[in-house]
Amino acid sequence: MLGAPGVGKGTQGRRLAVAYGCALISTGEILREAVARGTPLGLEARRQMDSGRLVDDRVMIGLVRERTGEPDTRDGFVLDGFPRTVPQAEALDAMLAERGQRIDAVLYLAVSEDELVRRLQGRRECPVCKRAYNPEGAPARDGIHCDDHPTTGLTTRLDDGEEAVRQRFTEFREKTAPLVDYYAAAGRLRSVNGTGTVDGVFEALRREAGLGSRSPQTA
Ligand code: G5P
Ligand code: MG
Repeated sequence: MLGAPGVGKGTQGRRLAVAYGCALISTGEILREAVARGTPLGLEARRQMDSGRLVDDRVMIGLVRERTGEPDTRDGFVLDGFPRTVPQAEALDAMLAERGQRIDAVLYLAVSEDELVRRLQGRRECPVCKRAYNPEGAPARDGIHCDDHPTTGLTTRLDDGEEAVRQRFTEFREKTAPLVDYYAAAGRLRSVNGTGTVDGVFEALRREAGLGSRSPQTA
């Protein structure tokens, strides 16, 4: 999943992983968990994340190499938030080639920046399952608790403050947007308009995913 902050990588990536019965690997989630647990990775990543800057390529490549080697990835995986730089994309190609694997599709979601800012301002997350909600397009049933964890109150993300959001957009434009050309040149890019309802965007992604003989389980 490729796209700017707030475009729906996590929301849609999670649905694709469920539908195709494969693992979801969200590098942002892995880092936030490491920060919450105070692990060496978390201590190293915290300052960059809170200020909206990308974490070092070396750290991220090592993390993804390890995670993609775990048994639950055997039948494939959805990557949310990786790669984010050209060196990360090159490292991913190399590590998959070593294992005889390849990327089926790079799903690029595009949404206007005004809409993204509104989404990030309104985003609330379940601290248990990390599902994202939004009063405008993806409201929780009662507005304050997770639908799937009815006693758990929704929280905001530290890096959704105004200054960190501005920095995240700058990082996206400078370091991640070049991946659109990188994957288009390799013929692997599938662009999808990310504006609309969560269900509508999901259907468009499924159509574009071109996942060959894989059969979706549920939608
Ligand atoms: P993250 O965690 O990868 P970002 O900034 O790339 O953070 P973010 O904010 O997690 O991306 P998202 O996952 O694209 O956004 O969007 P989302 O949470 O699913 O949805 C956003 C809002 O829109 C929600 O309120 C949701 O309900 C709503 N929404 C979603 N889909 C739809 C839709 O289809 N329609 C409508 N109407 N609404 C929708 O990375 C965080 C930090 O970790 C580090 C960096 O420091 C980064 O800043 N990091 C890395 N650093 C270096 N390299 C990497 N590879 C790194 N990965 C993470
Ligand atoms: Mg996300």
